Parts: sequence; structure tokens; C-alpha cells
Amino acid sequence: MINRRHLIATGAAAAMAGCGQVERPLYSADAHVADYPTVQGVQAMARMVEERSGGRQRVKIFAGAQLGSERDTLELTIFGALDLNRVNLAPLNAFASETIIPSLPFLFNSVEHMRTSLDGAPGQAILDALRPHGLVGLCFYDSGARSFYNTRGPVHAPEDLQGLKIRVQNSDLYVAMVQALGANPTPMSFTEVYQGLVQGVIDGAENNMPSYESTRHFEAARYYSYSRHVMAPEILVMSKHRWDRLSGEDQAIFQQAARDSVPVMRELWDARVNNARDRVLASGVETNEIADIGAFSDRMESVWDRFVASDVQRRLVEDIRNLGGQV
Ligand code: GTR
Repeated sequence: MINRRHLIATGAAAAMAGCGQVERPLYSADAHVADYPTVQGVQAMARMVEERSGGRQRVKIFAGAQLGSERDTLELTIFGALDLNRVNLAPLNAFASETIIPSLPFLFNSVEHMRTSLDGAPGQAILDALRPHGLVGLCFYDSGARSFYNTRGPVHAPEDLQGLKIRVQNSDLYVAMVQALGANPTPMSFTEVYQGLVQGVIDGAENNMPSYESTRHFEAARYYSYSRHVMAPEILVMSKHRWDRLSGEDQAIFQQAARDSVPVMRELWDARVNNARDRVLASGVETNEIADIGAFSDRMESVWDRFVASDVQRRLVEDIRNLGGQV
């Protein structure tokens, strides 16, 4: 049985020994359940790695937040006690300010724009920016668009969010976004949201359809309003400690397999979005489009001003915007 304590102990031992050959597979964490597209994406990468390395490298995935919250598992990954981690960009916002950029509200004008930007130079620059922080960014996975859902009623205007307690990820950017809309942001880890909704500790949250469905949040919060305020992607990272102990050949195998797993993940993702929507609608959830999205994006100006603070960030925004005209 692997748990956090065990990981910390073995990770520390490996780091201290300088550890050459490692017999065990690389351990990878994910907050989602095993059949979720992010887990399946890493699984696809794992199959390619095993095949291409002739069985020399293997990956074992711990799904369902078995190893802890994204913030906690990221610490383990940076420390070298965990090898791989699939997380959202939000918990990385505090480490590397470049990761804030794709998380900015209303940045991308379509899924195609998001994919083109992440597959291109801006995406590569963000992946590379993680190395000084102890992580090697391998690839981005889709996370669609996040929208608000709650237990009270449909949201058509920011006024409908007024005073609602909305769970956010552990990121100052998300706190500021929700605050700017007039709601009360409540940072909380993903696994606590369901109970929070049921017990009325929070009134709502924001996420994409597949997460809303797979976590059963839709059973407790029956109103899902398509604000599509953020298209922050998922990311797969490897601990730099582990990366540095791989041969050049195996580094290339991991890098290429991660890239090759992206189209696999995207296909699963697109199907999952439709299935999740059908399931929640069949359960009687009320969804609504928002006619005046401008009322939401207008309130984001101060958020942009506060979180886009460096030249590096401004250049990324510009590069991403330039790509928007091409798709
Ligand atoms: C999901 C994402 C997770 C986690 C979660 C959350 O969309 O895939 O990695 O970030 O949202 O809201 O905590």
C-alpha cells in the first residue's frame, strides 16, 4: 500500500542515495477517477513508454486523489518523492507566474485557439518555465471551459452570484476572479467540494462539465450556467529530480510519448464532454447559456491588471492573442 508517508520515505532515500538504477515504475498522481480522460491520457503515455523502452521504463498511476490534493502532491513532486503528476495549472500559479497566463479569464476565443496556443511556442515557453521550480513540463491536456454551478438558481448576470460562497482552487487568481464578480471565494481542495455542497458550507463552485459530472457535484448543485470564464488546461509534469536520473534516451522517450498522448486524450475528452452533459441533463439539472457574457468579462479588467505584471507574461498574452486571429 503506497501512501504519502511511504512516498516521502522512499523519495528521500532515493534522493540521498543519488540513486542510479530504479526498479520500481515511476509513480504518477491524478485527482480524477481512473476512467477520466486525464488519467487515460497518462495511461496512453505509459503504454507508449513501456513499449518504446522495451519495458525498461514503466508508470503506475494513483488516481482518485489517493496521494492527496494537487497542492500536496505537487510539493511531493518538486521534492522528488513523486515522479509524475497530472494537475491543473491553478496550483502552479503560485510557483511559476507564466502558468497564470492560460488561466486568465476570457483569454482564449475558442477551443481551437486554446489548442493552437498550447501546441505552439507559448505552450512550450510555459512548459519550460517550470524547470527552475523543480518540475519538467511534459505536455498539456484539455480541460475545456469552466463555468459556474450552484445550489440556488441559474446565473445570468454577475448579480446572481452576489454573496454566494463559491469554492475555488488554491490560487489567488481564482480568488480574485470570483471576488470581482461579487461572490465569496472559498478555496478548498477538489475532494472536499461534494461534502461542502451537501452540507451547505459552500453554495457552488466552477468547473468543466466532465468534472461536474464525475464528482457527482451535479447531484447537489442543480444549476449549471455556461459562463465559460476560464479555459486553463491540465498539465503533466515530471519531478526534475527523477528526470535528471533518466538517460538521454529515456528522457526523449518520455517527452515524445507525452506529446503523442495528447491527441489520444483530446479525443477521449471531446466524447466525455458530450456524455457528461447528456448525463446531467437526464438527471434534471438546469443548464443555461448567458446572453451577456460582457457583463462578466468587463469585471475582469482589474484581475488582468493585477496578475499580468511582468514583461514575460505580457509577451505570452500577446503571442496567444496573435494566434487567435489564425483559428
Ligand atoms: C478539474 C481539474 C482538476 C482540478 C479540479 C479542481 O477540472 O481537472 O485537476 O483542478 O478541476 O477544480 O480542483
